[in-house]
Amino acid sequence: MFHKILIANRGEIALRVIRTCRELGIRSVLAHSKADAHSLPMKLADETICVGPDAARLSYLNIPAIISAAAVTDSEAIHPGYGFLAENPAFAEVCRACSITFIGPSPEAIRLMGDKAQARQIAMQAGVPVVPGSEAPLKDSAEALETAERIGYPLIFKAAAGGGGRGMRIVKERGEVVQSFDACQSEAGAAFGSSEVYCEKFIQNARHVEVQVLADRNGQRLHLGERDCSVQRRHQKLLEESPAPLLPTETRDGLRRAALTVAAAVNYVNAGTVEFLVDRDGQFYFIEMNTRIQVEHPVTEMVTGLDLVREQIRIAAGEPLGYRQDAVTWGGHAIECRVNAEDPEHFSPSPGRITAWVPPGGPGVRVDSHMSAGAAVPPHYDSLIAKIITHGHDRAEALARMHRALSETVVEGVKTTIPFHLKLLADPAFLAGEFTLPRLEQHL
Ligand code: MV4
Repeated sequence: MFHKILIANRGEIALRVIRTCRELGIRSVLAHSKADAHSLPMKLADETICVGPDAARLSYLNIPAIISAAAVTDSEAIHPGYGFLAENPAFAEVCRACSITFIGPSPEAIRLMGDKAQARQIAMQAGVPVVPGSEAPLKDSAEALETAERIGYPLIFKAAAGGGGRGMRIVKERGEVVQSFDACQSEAGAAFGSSEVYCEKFIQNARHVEVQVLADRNGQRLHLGERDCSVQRRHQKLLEESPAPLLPTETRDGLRRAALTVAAAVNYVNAGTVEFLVDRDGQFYFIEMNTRIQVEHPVTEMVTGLDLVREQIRIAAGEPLGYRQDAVTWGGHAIECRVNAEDPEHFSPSPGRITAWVPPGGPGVRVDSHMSAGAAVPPHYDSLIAKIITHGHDRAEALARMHRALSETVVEGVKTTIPFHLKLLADPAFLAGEFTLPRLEQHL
């Protein structure tokens, strides 16, 4: 096992990793920017080291600075958290070249899954259902038109190097194909340095369901059930829950099996998430795989009782998982609400200083947050200030606890998404477990 881990991240996830390190008896080193020098994770880490100024490009994304920080602090491994360098194959390669363990999958698996068109081909070849669409990146607008006519409308063009909703174009009819394809290609080239674009039929009224997987270096692979993340706004998830409500048993079993098939197809090691769209008939389609710990991992922890960060660290250290699929059990229902420092109406950032902070507590409530009274919410990074996670015997109890927890939370000094969540918790479709991704009209 490692004696020291460098954390190349900030905010709640940095604190989350520090906490598990403490439980495992591993020293934590927090690599931080100047803007975060007075944050709560700074007080809880065993050591801290400044890796650059406020701008993420110069600090949390600064590979030489982070590698040097690991070297000078004698850290054997780096936990990248989510975002920043977590899915950067070049960073994982540099770690390998410097004999520092990257706590995550191999650079090869990150690179394969980072190419969403390739990921789609891998899933297809492994016999996992994908959305009807192109078999490979589209060569030109003539091929785009031919494919569009074959699969029908509406359809969606996606940048192979995009993912998570970036670099996508929805097309409603034949007349829009060529212009949308060309625009998607040039935007992708400018944004990601690769202009590869593929297309899929646009699935209406879909739910976003993802399966958590764990895999060790001995080739043992487990799934930890699924999460429903259908409540999104501008590709930002706002609420996640596990298990996914109202899923037919065959769909649930199929999703879990498919996720393990995809993980096996790329020799996946560490924690990962396989994302699917599920349509109204319970048909599911692979869309992408995330090769990192995700923001919403706590809902899986609450229903399985596992510590996913602990599992990530053990796997990276070469330990076997040490338990089998039938030892993973699920209890009750968990829901996570993301509390962002944002205007709840327009979702525009609301950075500033937190003047009052009273987190919720009581039965079945977990709060993952780096906030405290007087803490700054810097404008340079994402606006997540807390995750409120509730657990109950069933969905109704988890929902009642969430309503109670949100109502007792006090945040002053910045606007938050709590009013949005309280409205959502009164929405009949959401309460019935029937919430779906935004409809076509809402995208346009
Ligand atoms: C789709 C889709 C419908 N059909 N793919 C968005 C995030 C990324 N992981 C995949 N996403 C979607 N892929 C097919 N074939 C709907 C979404 C989607 C979405 C699309 C456009 C605008 C907003 C959206 C919000 C959630 C999901």
